[in-house]
Amino acid sequence: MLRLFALLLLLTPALAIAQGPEGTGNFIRVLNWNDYIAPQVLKDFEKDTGIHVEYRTFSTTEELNTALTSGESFDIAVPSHNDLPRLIKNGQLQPLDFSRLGNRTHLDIQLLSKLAAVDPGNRYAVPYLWGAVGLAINTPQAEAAFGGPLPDSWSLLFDAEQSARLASCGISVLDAPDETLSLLLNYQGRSLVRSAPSRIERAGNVLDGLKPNLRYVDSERYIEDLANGRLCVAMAWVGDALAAADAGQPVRFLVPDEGSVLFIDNLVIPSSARRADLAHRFIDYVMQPKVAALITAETLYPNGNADSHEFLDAALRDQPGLYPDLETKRRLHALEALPEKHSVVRDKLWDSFLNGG
Ligand code: SPD
Repeated sequence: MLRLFALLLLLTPALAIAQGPEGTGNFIRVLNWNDYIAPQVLKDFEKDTGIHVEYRTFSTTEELNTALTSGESFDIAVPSHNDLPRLIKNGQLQPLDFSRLGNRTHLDIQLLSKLAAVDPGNRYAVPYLWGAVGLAINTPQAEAAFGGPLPDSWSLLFDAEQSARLASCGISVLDAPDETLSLLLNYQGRSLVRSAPSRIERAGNVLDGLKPNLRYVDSERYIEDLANGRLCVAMAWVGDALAAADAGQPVRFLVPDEGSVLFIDNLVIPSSARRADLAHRFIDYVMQPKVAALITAETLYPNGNADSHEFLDAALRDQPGLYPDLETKRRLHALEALPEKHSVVRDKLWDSFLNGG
């Protein structure tokens, strides 16, 4: 009996770790993009439900993929729509139980139907935040370096002569190969998914040629640098650019004349989840219109909740750039999922772009 007691004592710390900080098992592990939640929402969720959230962030799709294949368990992750077909095909996601998601009725039907193209029946993913990729431009700084008014064009980044003129005030591109290659090929009058691998490789050479003009390739550092006036032109996800304007910098976000791409980021339950029951509660909580509005107000990304609009301040709702107007929407298309043979070429050239060979 004494021996059994001693064994139980020995096992207790291991059990406590396996069952979460409070030793109750009542916790979930959430893996989200950086700067992509209102911290208040996490606090309120914990207070209202008694479920503790262990929250981790990533800033590239590659980091997300590494985490999802690491053997660690996550109850919630936030992949973009164009990665869903691969995650579903590889059995990396659990189907959602709609009976536990009463707040699904608030979701934007148009977004759901767009998503159905990559997640038939919307079985695996709930749209969370979405938006456009564009240029974040600190106009006074950029015009001074450029030597005059700027074109509303991706040429600011992709034309080597133009980007060289801007290099002194700081330019950057996202560490996001699908976005960057889609935009570059679109600028060249092509389409990433319909290009031959050799054409994509040539686009990689163009990127390599631009590298000396770039301060860096990064998807997180640029947020603070734009907000502090240390970058004048950046390829940006909309909310990150609007955050710089919010911080008082003369930064505008624009979708260039050639058009751009849209992403839809989604709440999913990875197959590694230990507490799919609690993960459903988290998703349902976030789908409350008021909560979705709070997240948009904090992150400056449009959300996937049609009923949240009435909870957004009018100033925010009508802020140019946040919800694209009709004319801008016409120039935006959703990122397309890459066929396998393209992904191999993409990964190879992106590695060489980042690491120089
Ligand atoms: N600050 C992080 C913003 C994340 C935006 N979504 C990224 C989509 C990648 N395809």
